[in-house]
Amino acid sequence: MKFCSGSRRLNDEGGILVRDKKMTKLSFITSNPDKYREMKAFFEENELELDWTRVSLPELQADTLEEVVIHSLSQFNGDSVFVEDAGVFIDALGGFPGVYSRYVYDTVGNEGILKLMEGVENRSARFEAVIGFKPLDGGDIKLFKGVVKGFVSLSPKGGKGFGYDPIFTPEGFKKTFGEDERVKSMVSHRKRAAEKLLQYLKRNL
Ligand code: ITT
Repeated sequence: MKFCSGSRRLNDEGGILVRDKKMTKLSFITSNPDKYREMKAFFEENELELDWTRVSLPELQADTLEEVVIHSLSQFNGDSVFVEDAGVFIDALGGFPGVYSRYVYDTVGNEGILKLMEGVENRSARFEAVIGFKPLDGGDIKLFKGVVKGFVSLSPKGGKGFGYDPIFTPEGFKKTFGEDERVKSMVSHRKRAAEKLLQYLKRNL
């Protein structure tokens, strides 16, 4: 197994650090081009490349993002790959849509969520992302979770980002993720989960 950062290469034949420009890239398994774009930007900030395995994974109807990720990843034999499942959890709705975020977005969308939230004062919510990575030594799948707290806006704002971004304002900011992609790239659930993955890779490979 090799994991490369810039001109550095860690190999597993004794874990020796060698100088080399050859890269073995990780690949992100997702059907969602926006998720890949965001993850790739984060990898590039860290001087790493990221491949895209564009596959639509049948999502398990499970209670947690972790279960979905483990199920998705267990369908792949290849190495150097990871998956990520994300969702928005709204406190006043008991965490809904949560693991059902994709189904809810594809059916009623942001308008449907805002309808459910009409007259609701408690707008607090959070995005969660869980990354699953299969270590090459055959060990258990590693999970890395990122969370960003925030609020459901009163109306959709901004044409950037994707999915629930136009109705989610992160804590400490005034604009939705749909209005300000820069803020999303700094504080998002995806970025926070990816940071943990990179820390793990740097420590272990
Ligand atoms: P894959 O499972 O193939 O990776 P997906 O689009 O189904 O792609 P998720 O299951 O992770 O991705 O996402 C569930 C829903 O939540 C889906 O409708 C997304 O659009 C939405 N979503 C995920 N991450 C988001 C983000 O960063 N901002 C806004 N919406 C997001």
